[in-house]
Amino acid sequence: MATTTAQPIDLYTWSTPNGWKIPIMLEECGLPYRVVPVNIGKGEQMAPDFLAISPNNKIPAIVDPQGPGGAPISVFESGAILQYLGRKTGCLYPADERARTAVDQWLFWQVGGLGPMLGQAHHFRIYAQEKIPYAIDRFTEEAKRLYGVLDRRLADHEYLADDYSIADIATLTWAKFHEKQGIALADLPHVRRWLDTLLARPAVQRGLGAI
Ligand SMILES: N[C@@H](CCC(=O)N[C@@H](CS)C(=O)NCC(=O)O)C(=O)O
Repeated sequence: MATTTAQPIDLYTWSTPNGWKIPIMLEECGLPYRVVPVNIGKGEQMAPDFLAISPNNKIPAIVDPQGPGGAPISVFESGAILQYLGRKTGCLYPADERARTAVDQWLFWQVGGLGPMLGQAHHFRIYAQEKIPYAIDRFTEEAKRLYGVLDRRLADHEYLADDYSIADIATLTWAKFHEKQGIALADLPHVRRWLDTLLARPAVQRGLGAI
């Protein structure tokens, strides 16, 4: 009887919070992959070959040679990639509608709110050559508010949704860098507990080391 060997997924990524989400997911789900580094510091995200799979010129993106119907598929946007891999494997993305909706709302909270705001806080606090107090204050205050939302959720939930899921993966790679966003975890004990638990997972450590 013929056997199908899983072909590796090509992972286009770089060492950033969005970039680490996908190797963590691939490690958690035991999917074979190979990393194609896209050095965004050198502008490699603008290369025509990369734009063909990631038209918004951002990492991460994947090409799965064994997509739906057995044909290759490319996927960009970290949230869409996490959902795709979760549907493909049944791993960390429950099929039950109520449980899936719980995951989706926290995943969208991360990709639409937490990530962009923490990215701006990081940018204006650390990278911007001109230090603009209004921007630093605005995005640091918004970061504090969002971490408060996270801490309240985790006060009575072990994970963001019902169980460990793609929503936790999406959020942990940002929370790992809380200090650069102007956030101390001393007053956020539930975030601290959750983050320490996730960072201790071997698959998370392998994913963080993949790029
Ligand atoms: N919404 C996108 C954001 C991705 C994103 O911002 N990627 C950054 C690195 S963390 C990037 O590729 N920046 C390169 C650029 O803006 O040119 C996602 O979640 O995948």
